[in-house]
Amino acid sequence: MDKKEGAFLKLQLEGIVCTGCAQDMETILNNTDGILKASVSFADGTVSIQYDPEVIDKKQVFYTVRKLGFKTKIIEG
Ligand SMILES: [Cu+2]
Repeated sequence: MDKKEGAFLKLQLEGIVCTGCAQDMETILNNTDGILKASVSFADGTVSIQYDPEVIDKKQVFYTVRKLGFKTKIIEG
């Protein structure tokens, strides 16, 4: 696995109601240890996350998003 790219996880978000929520989520995720890059698409209601699996595992990434108050479903990853 390429260390720089990390692993990829794409989630469907339910209950994201405004671009403010999307931005907040992006900020929080990008400040989370092990998450290399997170980008939320408000239009699609999805979040794409690149993470370092040596620091944070898929389950932790998933629950970090959950803890922000959104129902999520894995689309990819
Ligand atoms: Cu909002």
